[in-house]
Amino acid sequence: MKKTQTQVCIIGAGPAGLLLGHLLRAEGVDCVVLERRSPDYVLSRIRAGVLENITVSLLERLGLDSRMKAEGLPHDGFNLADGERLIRIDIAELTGQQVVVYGQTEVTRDLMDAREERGLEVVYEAEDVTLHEVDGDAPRVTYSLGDEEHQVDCRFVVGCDGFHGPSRKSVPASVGKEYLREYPFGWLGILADVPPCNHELIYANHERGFALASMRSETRSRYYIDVPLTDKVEEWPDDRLWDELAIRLGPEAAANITRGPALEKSIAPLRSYVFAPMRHRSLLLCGDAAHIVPPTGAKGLNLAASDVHYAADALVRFFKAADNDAIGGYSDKALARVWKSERFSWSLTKLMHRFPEDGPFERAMQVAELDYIANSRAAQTSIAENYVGLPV
Ligand code: FAS
Ligand code: PHB
Repeated sequence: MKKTQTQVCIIGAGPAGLLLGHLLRAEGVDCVVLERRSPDYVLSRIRAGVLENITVSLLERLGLDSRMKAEGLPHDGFNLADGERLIRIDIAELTGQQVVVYGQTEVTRDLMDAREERGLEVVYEAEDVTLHEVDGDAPRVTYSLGDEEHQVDCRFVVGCDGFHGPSRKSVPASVGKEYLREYPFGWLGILADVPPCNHELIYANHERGFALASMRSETRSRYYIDVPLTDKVEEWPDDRLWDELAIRLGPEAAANITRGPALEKSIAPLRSYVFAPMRHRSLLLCGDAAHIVPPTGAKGLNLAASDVHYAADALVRFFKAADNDAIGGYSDKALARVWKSERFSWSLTKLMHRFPEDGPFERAMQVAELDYIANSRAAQTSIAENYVGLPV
């Protein structure tokens, strides 16, 4: 067993784990990141596309924002399509802020590429990562690399290992509480090297279902439709999906859709999930390890960023200023923002999707709410300030 000592052991090298690792290294806090998969595998997962200010500002603070600034697309607004019209939410005019369209894959790549120069140790293909004694002040994490066993002795473990990782499961059942809402549909997404059909995102609620027109650049598009959970990707050849997108996005957008072969096509289930508390003794949880939102509000990646912002601040105060209070306050602080993002993501999902159990009254409520939004600056401001991200 090869033993190493550090101050913080981070589980997971997705955006949360890498952001946290870089922030701690930048402040002189020793850490190591343990990742189950290979770098290529992590980069192959196509996930989020819209960055809130908190994510942009963390990359700026780390000096890792140059490619995002060069290739990212600042957006001043987005659109809700109700089958009759496009309702534009002018986030810049209503909030004075923008969002940046820049894929999570690119954020992760930028963080990965900087690990050597920044001295961030990331162990890829670490298997059987297991947390021990997180109840005490001297937790340890064991893992195997090839046929060698390793142990990391540390003061804190931060679980950035996503929804299916081991960290959350290390919190005693008597301590943790779960909140879950599963949705009766998934999102079928397609990534294609074709120009976007619109210069801003369009979220559509059509009688046949939900659609989203998004993008990664001026030449790469990302689209989604909601599908029954029983559907398989194989049942959606490209042409069928392009036909369905053209119908659901409406004739104006459809006229501008450029079709092309899928670079990636997958179905993701939708759920709202929160695990509390987000800290148990020497274990902190960040990102999808602690919460999941339906991607409708573009919050998942950005919530991971705000968790990491709070966790990094608390850990630096602990190690550099012997301040235990910030660690003690981490969970409450992170959850306060998590719950507000959960609410927004749930409400926008409810507004923009057709639920199988809904009847004429529920549909009438969607129509009324969209009409109210179309004609109310107050309603649009509320949506806009949630979309750009509530204050951290
Ligand atoms: P991640 O899941 O990204 O990273 C966790 C890391 O931990 C992974 O690299 C994993 O390999 C590693 N890990 C897991 N178990 C481990 C173990 N035992 N040992 C070591 N490492 C382990 N959000 C949006 O805002 N918009 C979207 O459109 C969107 N689409 C999504 C589509 C899908 C299919 C999914 C699953 C999520 C989507 N999300 C979206 C949310 C997503 O972007 C997450 O919020 C984001 O990846 C959170 O980042 P992390 O918390 O770092 O978790
Ligand atoms: C994406 O581009 O992948 C994307 C954008 C906005 C969302 C969800 C996904 O709300």
